[in-house]
Amino acid sequence: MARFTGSAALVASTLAFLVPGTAAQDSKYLKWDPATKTATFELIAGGEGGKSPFNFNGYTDGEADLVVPPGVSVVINFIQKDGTPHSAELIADRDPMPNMGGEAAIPRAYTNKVVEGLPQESKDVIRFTAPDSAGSYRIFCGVPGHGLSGMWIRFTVETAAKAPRFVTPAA
Ligand SMILES: [Cu+2]
Repeated sequence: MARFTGSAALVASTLAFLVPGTAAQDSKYLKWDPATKTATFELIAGGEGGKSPFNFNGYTDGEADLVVPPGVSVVINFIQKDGTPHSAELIADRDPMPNMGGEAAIPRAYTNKVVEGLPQESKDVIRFTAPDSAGSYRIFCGVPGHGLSGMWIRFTVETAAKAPRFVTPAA
């Protein structure tokens, strides 16, 4: 009986590596610290790939989704790699999409110079607390016309999520 219990414990510890939330830590853009409940995400404006440089991490038009549990700390390290100025702001997941940045949907969830945009090679850090309830948002470039031309991805607060994950079309 003791041996059986030991095997069950071994199986349980092996399965711990296979739960879906664990896979998020494999993302090159996303880190999760369970102790502080902090999701740290590298957001690249004008990344490689995508239909145009007006993308985040190579994704446009909501094709990628940063999913986080409710109430966690979110740190977004914004890096601007494109020659055209860009910014980032969390807005509501609602159409019609605004032409330019305005008030963020989540307090403090925006870069400096949301409408003017930050120049190439600049960096900014966005720090905010994810809402306590489930919700859909967009990470949107606030420079006039950029969001409408496709420069946005999704941000989702998912009640059932135990850890953050970055969902992409390839995944
Ligand atoms: Cu932009």
